[in-house]
Amino acid sequence: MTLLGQLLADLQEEKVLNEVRAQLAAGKDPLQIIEECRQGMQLVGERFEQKEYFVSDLVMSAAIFSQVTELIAPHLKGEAGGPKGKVVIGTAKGDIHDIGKNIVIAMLQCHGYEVIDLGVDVEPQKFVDAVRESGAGIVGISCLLTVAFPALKETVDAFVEAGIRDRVKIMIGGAPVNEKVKEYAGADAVGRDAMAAVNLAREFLKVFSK
Ligand code: B12
Repeated sequence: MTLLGQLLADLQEEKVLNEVRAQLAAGKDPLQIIEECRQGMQLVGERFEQKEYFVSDLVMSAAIFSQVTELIAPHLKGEAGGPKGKVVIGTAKGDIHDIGKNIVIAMLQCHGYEVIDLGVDVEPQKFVDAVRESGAGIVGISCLLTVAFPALKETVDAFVEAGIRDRVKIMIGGAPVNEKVKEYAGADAVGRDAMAAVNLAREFLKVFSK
């Protein structure tokens, strides 16, 4: 664990923010800073599981991470060029975690994608409606809770039932989401971080333009 990750896991708000400012000033890759903070958040989660931390500590960690995101946002670099495509994104039904989703959105936007953010605890039908309204070809679903895995599948199924499954590519992500979950849900791809989301979106667009 890096110093930054450790400071975040220890909920040292001021020290985390000062360290992030210093690392940005020193020219460190903002995505690396996010990754180190994400590892710190994982440790927060483990401490919560071991009952060393309570929900209030999760809330505190989220508040610190949000400030880190604000510091980092202006430093995220994208690609030149006009709009690349539309992405509908939201957190799965039953799940209110949105920090990772918001980082994914920031990265997609600075790479030229138009993002329709449906927020958290999103009903499957809402994803379908948003795709129909916007004409987006890419859907992203964030999921941090294992109990919300069925909601991922329900969301993919909603596209099948609406008869438009072949018009969209669906990527999923979030700490507990892996290839197995992707297979279970019937999604097209799983991405481990925000840059993976950008790369997947790029691949999806290539498929559409064939
Ligand atoms: C902060 C936090 C909270 C905050 C969230 C605040 C917010 N605005 O999001 C609050 C306090 C609200 C919260 C609540 C709860 N939480 Co919580 N939480 C966390 C914690 C510590 C960090 C999550 C986080 O923000 N990580 C940092 C971000 C940057 O990482 P990330 O989300 O993984 O996102 C990255 C990638 O995964 C990827 N990604 C994310 N989404 C997507 C989408 C796509 C399409 C792609 C391609 C990529 C991608 O890119 C991101 C950037 O790298 C995790 C621990 C953990 N291991 O994650 C627990 C954790 C997720 N929570 C947990 C639990 C149990 C809960 C509660 C049930 C607690 C309770 N008893 O009330 C509630 C659930 C409420 C609900 N209905 O959703 C458990 C879940 C366990 C499980 N088996 O499901 C965890 C794992 C903690 C633990 N180890 O026990 N939580």
